[in-house]
Amino acid sequence: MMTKQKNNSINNLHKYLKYVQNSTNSILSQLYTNNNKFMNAINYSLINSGKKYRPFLLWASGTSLGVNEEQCFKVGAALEMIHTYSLIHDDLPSMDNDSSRHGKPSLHKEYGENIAILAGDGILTDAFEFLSNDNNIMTPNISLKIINTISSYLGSSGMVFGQALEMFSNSSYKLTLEDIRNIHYLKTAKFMEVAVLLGGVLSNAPLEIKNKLILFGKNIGLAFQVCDDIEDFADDNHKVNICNFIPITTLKKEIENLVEEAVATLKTSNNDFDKLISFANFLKSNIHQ
Ligand code: GRG
Repeated sequence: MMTKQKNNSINNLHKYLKYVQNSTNSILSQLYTNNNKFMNAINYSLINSGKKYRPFLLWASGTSLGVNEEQCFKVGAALEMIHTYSLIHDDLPSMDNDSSRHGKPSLHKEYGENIAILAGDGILTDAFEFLSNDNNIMTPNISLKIINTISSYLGSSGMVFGQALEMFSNSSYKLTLEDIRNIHYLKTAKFMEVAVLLGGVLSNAPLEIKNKLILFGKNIGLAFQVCDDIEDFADDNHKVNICNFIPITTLKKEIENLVEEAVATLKTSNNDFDKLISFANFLKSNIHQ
């Protein structure tokens, strides 16, 4: 049974999530204002859709460490652009071949495969322009560190590599459990890790704090992907899914352990990371529904 205190913190979390979603959508909609077919395609996937969890994680981490919100929202919006490109490309026929996303046709179904590829390429590239532009609210040194950190987590030895490993699964090579664990880490957990870590980079936090943020991000990222696999398994058990290897009851216990470890990591810090802790507990609460 959920305690009243936990219920309150999850209610507050929903308010915070709404606040970050609105702030992020407002920044993103100012970036893509031209009224042409390509901008419409970008807006279709980027704005007013998606839960904006990564901008939330960055904001929660950064504001707990004294970073001003404007900076958190700017970097969070760039993360959302990169996240959205990954979803658009993941949905393509040559990747996961998904015909819907966010309760509507996926971008290639609505605008064609060529435009979907280009929209993904465009917003990925724009994210780095946005992070490095002249009217920057961050010092050049911090901007450079942010860009370097994001690229090292999400490029060809991070998120993109995770996706490539998944693509190696075919009729002659079946992924092992170890492969799947690795894919979960690279494809999903690294993104959560970097979102949480960037609050530490923006605040120039000591290494000890950054390491705690990294460990927290990794554990909630792994828990998030296992939750996602459990949810997907009900719809389609043919895709790459950890539920084909481990019983769901065992996986639910694993999610609880990952969240507990994540929370314990931040509780040993002198900073007040309550918003991140509420997010972790919210992930755990989903498995009991
Ligand atoms: C570079 C093509 C390419 C892919 C990278 C991130 C990724 C790999 C693929 C996206 C598909 C996927 C199932 C990723 C696993 C992580 C995950 C569950 C993403 C969805 O995140 P949410 O639920 O997304 O936060 P919303 O829709 O809310 O934005």
